[in-house]
Amino acid sequence: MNKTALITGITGQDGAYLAMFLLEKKYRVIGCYRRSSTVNFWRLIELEIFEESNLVLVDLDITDPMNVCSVVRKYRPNEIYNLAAQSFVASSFENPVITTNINSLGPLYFLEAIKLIDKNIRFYQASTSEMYGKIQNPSQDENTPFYPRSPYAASKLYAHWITINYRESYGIFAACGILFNHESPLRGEEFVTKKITLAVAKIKYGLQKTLYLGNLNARRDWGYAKDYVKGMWQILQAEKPDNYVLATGKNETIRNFAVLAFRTADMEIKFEGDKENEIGIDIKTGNSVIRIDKKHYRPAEVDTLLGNPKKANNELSWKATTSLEKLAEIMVEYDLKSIGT
Ligand code: NAP
Ligand code: F7E
Repeated sequence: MNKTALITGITGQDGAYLAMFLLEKKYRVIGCYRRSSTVNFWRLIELEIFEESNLVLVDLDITDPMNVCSVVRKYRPNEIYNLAAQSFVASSFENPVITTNINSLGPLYFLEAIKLIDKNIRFYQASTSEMYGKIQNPSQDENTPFYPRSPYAASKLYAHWITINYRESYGIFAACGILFNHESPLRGEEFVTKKITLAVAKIKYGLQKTLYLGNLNARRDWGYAKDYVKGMWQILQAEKPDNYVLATGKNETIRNFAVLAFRTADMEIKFEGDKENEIGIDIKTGNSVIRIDKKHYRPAEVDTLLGNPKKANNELSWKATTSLEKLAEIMVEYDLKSIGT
């Protein structure tokens, strides 16, 4: 019989790609979304899975424990992927309580539901490289100590440990994917890669003059979301539940990602100046296309992240397959096409 997977956060980047991946594997997918005044199924439409008969969309705000229980009881999934979150780090400083309610309590409600309803349900928790925060080792793996630097990271750290606790206390197959940044054309527009690639397309078409960014020196280990959702599934197919880092093992600065993205659209950028006065100049036109706006600085920054995915490579045969250059190209081309039409 075909398996049933329940995905929270189906309207988000990863939820949409994971749903597509599981539908291709012939799963029945219970896609949980929260009701809002305007429908936001655009990613499912973009991936052409919105009308799939094996996709069942269910209204579930994961901060409602009763509804979490009744949805788990009703659909009895084989696997639950908890991807729903207030996932924007900057916003977590403004909204720490709601961030914690969603990111910490949401997974706890699911773990309790599994404990009460059916301990055979496998559970995936979307843990994050942000938990390493102020890094305690130059490259981070499953054994590196955590040091969260935002309400988002702290909320995810609770979820990470409570998942491990339910695994150890009740023998539930509860696993954590510690995923480093992963991007795609379907990335939310406030995240820095998508903000840059969208601005590249708008600047190219004369619809925007300047891109305002924050800390250009931060370094991230960026991969392609499509590779990472496959890893989520592999984590739940393992023999035993565990924690796995998914990352590329390479990192780059925001500044250099911007250079790559502009280059894809035939614009060479050179940087001049320092700190808040740094400017990115389009060499051909002499226009200042990148400037700094301090409002994008964070109260506490995660300066650098670099994942070590050796365990996932060895135990799951998982590997990131997309270079940063290719990722920038995929994203810019998508944005050029969508802005240009
Ligand atoms: P995303 O695009 O921001 O999607 C988040 C999803 O959570 C959206 O579907 C959102 O629904 C939903 N959501 C938020 N609050 C909810 C609530 N109270 N009840 C039900 N649904 C709710 O995030 P993503 O990039 O796909 O990331 C997926 C997960 O992986 C998140 O947990 C994130 O923290 C984690 N993660 C992401 C990365 C990354 O680089 N992308 C890395 C590590 C970990 P709306 O559409 O209604 O807002
Ligand atoms: O920032 C710097 C910013 O918002 C990356 C989430 O998916 O990945 C994501 O969190 C870096 C930071 O992602 C701007 O200060 C500079 O150092 O794209 P971001 P994030 O904070 O790394 C992790 C793994 C998650 O788990 C999260 O859910 O870029 N930066 N200038 C900027 N960032 C933004 N957003 N906007 C700027 O203008």
